[in-house]
Amino acid sequence: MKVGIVGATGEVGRTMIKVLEESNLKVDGLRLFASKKSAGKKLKFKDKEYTIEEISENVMREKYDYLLFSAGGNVSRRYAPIAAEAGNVIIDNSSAFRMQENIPLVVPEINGEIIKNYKGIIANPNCSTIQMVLALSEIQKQIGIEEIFVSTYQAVSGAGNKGIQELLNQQNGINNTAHFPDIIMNNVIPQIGPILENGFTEEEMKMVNETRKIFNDDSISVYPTAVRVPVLYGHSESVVFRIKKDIPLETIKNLISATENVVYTEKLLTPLMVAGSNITYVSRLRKMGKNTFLIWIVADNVRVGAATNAVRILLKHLEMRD
Ligand code: 2RA
Repeated sequence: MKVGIVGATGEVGRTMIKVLEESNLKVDGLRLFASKKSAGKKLKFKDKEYTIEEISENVMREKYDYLLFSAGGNVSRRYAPIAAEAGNVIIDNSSAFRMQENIPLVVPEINGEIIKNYKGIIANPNCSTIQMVLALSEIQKQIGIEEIFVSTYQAVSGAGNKGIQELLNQQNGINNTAHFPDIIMNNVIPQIGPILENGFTEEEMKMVNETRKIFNDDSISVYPTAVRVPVLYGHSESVVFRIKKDIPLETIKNLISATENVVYTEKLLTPLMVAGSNITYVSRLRKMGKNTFLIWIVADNVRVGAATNAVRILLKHLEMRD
């Protein structure tokens, strides 16, 4: 299996390598691509060293079984279409193509079937969307969801290596604020990405639009507030959802647990507990009134929210090949 990773030196790219190592996929041709700055550096895969190559249009025209992209929207917009034109299957972690009508936006456990024998660009959803739709997917499928009210508590690793470094620097007394609008140490910042004309942030509108696309249901109303918190790994989400009919609490608990790679627990659930896991964890299920429920969702945003979902898309696509 010839696999290429574009953005191999980034937080998600490096985690993609780890998740591929953990999988049973037989990768006998791995190519690692990054910017000129990183070309020549070496990274290990299954104890073998691989030299990072500078990305170029020529290397994107070669034939791969799968290409995983996580190098930002500009790199994806420039190179993914070239790779797609060469007949490749690309799984892109950027937001560049997610809302394009002809591009599948995939969480394999929910809508993986839509990429059977698909060729071209497959979009990986935003991290905060993935864990939320995974937790709610069986409820949506079996009952139907009318409204979702979500507040996120997003780790700094969502902003990549630079986000992690900024918090660590501040904890060591270096108060740089290059990547967040304010000091993130001992603080919370209710803004991730630019604030749009409608008053919502780009991050919040991703949760609205991507949820509807993944569930293939434009009737769902999503009311998001996305917040950055001084946590290294692990996005947490407080979610209130209203469903189409009255259902007992126990049934909702069973539906949450019915989704592969989702675990419901009555135990305390924190980001520190889930960092490094590929599972989406749900706890604090409560019921208020007839059709309204509240939950707490936590997942490793770099794994569940990016690298693991991307590799799961690859494995699902491979599994369904005729
Ligand atoms: C963030 N979801 O957390 C965005 C991009 N990974 O910064």
